[in-house]
Amino acid sequence: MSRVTLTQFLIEQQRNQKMIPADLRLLIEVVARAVKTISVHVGKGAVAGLLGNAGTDNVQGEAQKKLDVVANEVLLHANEWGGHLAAMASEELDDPSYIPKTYPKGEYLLVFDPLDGSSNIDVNISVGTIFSVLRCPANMEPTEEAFLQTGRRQVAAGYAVYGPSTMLVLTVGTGTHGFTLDREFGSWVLTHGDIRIPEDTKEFAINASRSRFWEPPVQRYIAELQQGADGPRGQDFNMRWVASMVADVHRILARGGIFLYPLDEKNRPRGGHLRLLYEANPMAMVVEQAGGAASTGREPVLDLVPQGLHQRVPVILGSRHEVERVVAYHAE
Ligand code: AFP
Repeated sequence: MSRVTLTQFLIEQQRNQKMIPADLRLLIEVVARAVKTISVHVGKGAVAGLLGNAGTDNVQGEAQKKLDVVANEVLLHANEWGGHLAAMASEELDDPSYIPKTYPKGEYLLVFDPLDGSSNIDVNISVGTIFSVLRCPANMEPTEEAFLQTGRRQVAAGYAVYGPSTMLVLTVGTGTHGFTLDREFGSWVLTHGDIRIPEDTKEFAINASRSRFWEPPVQRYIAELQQGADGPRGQDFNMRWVASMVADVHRILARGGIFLYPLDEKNRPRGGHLRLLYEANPMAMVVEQAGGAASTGREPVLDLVPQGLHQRVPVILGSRHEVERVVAYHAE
């Protein structure tokens, strides 16, 4: 059986589709290699002594897990010497990470959440890595300001999910494609070409323990889903919540669904829960490229103009018709 690897897929995008330049292809391959290394660390878990807290806090004031630190280091070191990057920004770092003077610089900016869903590490549940690639604006130093571009300007985005198998889901603006890691051969194999999210769904994902803080449009939407066949929707819905955004989004790409981390009374002072640059934008591009939708409830995520590297926003994404319904409830 002939298998299309990530390298072949990217060369095809570069050569025939003229969608990506060679240095962007290289950048994505380096990220994919780093993700393989992270997958090995995640897979070893307790055997390598990698469970538990690192004893440090990140810029968000959250306790860092040992694997957060390891995954961050792997991505930084893998990407700093290739010559394709101007700078990197990580959810785990206060400021952008600049390319050491000893290495050549390129035109791209790499943004990542090295280990998303890290509260799941110690209980052996799926976690992931999320990444986004921007171009550094011409004549601009790669300081924080250079990263503050709308999600529409992303030239590539994706995530890896470390589950029963490790998968890399990627978009370069020509649809969303999934690659599975063949552990014996060490290669990424295209297993899920041109993923399409069903427009309708019977599944929703939300942290319902926060329901008393939700705004009225979200209260109404979820109440209608919970009323099921006896309510205005006239059908039953099922609920899922992994608490790893990568795993929840991956399920939605595979079989549809809606994911909500909305604005609520508790997270309002911070603007929401999920990080715009590290989580919301890359996932919104992946979802839109798969035919789904991503909104804050008030505007498309990808249209937001970032105000800071670590800005948080509300996120509602997944099956198009359900996201549109939640947006309509907000408009009312
Ligand atoms: P961590 O990476 O800090 O564990 O956060 C995970 C996350 O940002 C996202 O992946 C989940 O969807 C969400 O937070 C889970 O939030 P709850 O703790 O409210 O379930």
